[in-house]
Amino acid sequence: MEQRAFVMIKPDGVRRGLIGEIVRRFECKGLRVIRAELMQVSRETAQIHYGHLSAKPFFDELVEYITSGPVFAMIVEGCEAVANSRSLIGPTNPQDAPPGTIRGDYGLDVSENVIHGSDSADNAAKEIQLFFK
Ligand code: DAT
Ligand code: MG
Repeated sequence: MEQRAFVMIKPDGVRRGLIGEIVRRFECKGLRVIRAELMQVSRETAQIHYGHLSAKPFFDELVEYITSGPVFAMIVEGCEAVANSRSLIGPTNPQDAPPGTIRGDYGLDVSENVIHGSDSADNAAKEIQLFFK
């Protein structure tokens, strides 16, 4: 099923010059990047985006991190774009992410895990609206 996902290279990925490498992986997989923008995330947007984690002890650190520098936000389109993006990205904690996944190859710690991808079609639509309104 054709679908859209929201994907965001986080500030550590941008700082380390990984935009090209990560975009290449999505393109090689067969997903199309139909919109992309280097942007600074506001604290307000960060708090909405991570609202489901607001009770977690790491929430403030998460907001600091995602607002610490520009992110590279993308809309990715194609067959089962949500599930296929998540499989390219790998598990949340880079320590559990196998080599070959983006987090497995480029991340070390859950607090800086390089990239975000929508976890459902509903959340993809909300995130696209939030970041590209
Ligand atoms: P995912 O990004 O794989 O969808 P999530 O939505 O559960 O994972 O969490 C969002 C982000 O919050 C995640 O990418 C990194 C951060 N995070 C999650 N669990 C954490 C933890 N135990 N300690 C620090 N940061 C964490
Ligand atoms: Mg998530």
